[in-house]
Amino acid sequence: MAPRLILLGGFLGAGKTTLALTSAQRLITRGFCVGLITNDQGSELVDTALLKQTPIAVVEIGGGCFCCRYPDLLKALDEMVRQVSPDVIFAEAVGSCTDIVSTVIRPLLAQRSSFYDIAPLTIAYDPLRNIEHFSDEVRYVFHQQVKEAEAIVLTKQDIPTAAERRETLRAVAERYGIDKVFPLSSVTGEGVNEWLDFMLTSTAGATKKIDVDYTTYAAGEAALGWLNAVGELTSNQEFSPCNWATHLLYMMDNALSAHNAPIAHLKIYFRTENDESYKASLTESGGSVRWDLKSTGQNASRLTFVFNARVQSSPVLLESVVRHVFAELSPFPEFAYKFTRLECFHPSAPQPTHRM
Ligand SMILES: Nc1nc2c(ncn2[C@@H]2O[C@H](COP(=O)(O)OP(=O)(O)OP(=O)(O)O)[C@@H](O)[C@H]2O)c(=O)[nH]1
Ligand SMILES: [Mg+2]
Repeated sequence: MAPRLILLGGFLGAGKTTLALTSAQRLITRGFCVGLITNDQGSELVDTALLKQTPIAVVEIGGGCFCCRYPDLLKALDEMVRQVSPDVIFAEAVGSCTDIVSTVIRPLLAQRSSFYDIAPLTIAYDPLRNIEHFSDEVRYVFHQQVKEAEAIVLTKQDIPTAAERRETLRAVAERYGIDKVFPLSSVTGEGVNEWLDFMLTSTAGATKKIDVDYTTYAAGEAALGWLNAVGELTSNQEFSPCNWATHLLYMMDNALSAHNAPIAHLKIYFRTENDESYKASLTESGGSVRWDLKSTGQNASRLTFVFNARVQSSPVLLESVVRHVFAELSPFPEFAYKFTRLECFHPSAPQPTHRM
């Protein structure tokens, strides 16, 4: 039987990776074989590092979104099928990407409909995200993403009250004119099976045509600064790696806020010399750090890290804030750190391989 392909889109930090992982784990307990595809404008992803902690097969497509790297997506899908013969593949699009129906789903239906059973396009929508901090162009991308949804998942439903949940459900269904809205929490698991069952039994209609103004879309992507870094940190005495990472994210939040640079997502994955792994995220300026992976929290004197920042900022400002905070938080001679790779850029204008 052809593997089922579940494409997940939606804004940065909306909860796509967490949902894909929770869902994959549930499907595995139901006896399914699952594969995951991650995607980014650059390389060195926290998401990939996090997912690789699991026994699930993961393939990363870097250097551009699925629509601009469509041949790489086909290659990744084929490779995944060859390697593990999955029953279900989750493919997470970059959080600044839209127009997925025209540039990915319709081409797949035209060229690969006998290879993959394509589920309706799901867009993750974080009802706690305040997009008012972002520029008009970034907000345009956010709304275009939701407009093309064939199903919307309202994420993080463990946080709002029951009344807030009901109101968001009503408002989102009404604003975007869609009845397939699934409120869920990937943390408590509530609502995940309802969405998954729909994904396993429904097929992408791909009938929605949304008008996308590629100039505004490109301006929205270009308003974002993107930084991916990999490095190592050592200290001449043991320290709490969780405290270090928490301070790192909060200090960046303060510094970026001082420059009116709203955070879309800051995330860090690290591994200590004790082979313990951790991952934390901050998805909103002034928000709270959330741990998605936390081993014992024991002190360490050495760690390797992957750090990703997506912020409405120039790359120059973003890189300078990141370098400054690392230096301030990890002063010599007590600490020594180095970036073994660091890239910082604006995503370039989207140029999809196909648009149908
Ligand atoms: N409380 C709560 N937090 C959640 C839930 N789902 C995701 N999060 C948190 O939201 C943060 C971002 O989640 P991700 O899954 O990384 O979001 P994403 O959409 O993959 O982000 P990008 O890949 O950067 O676009 C993480 O810290 C998650 O723990 C949820 O259901 N409840
Ligand atoms: Mg993700």
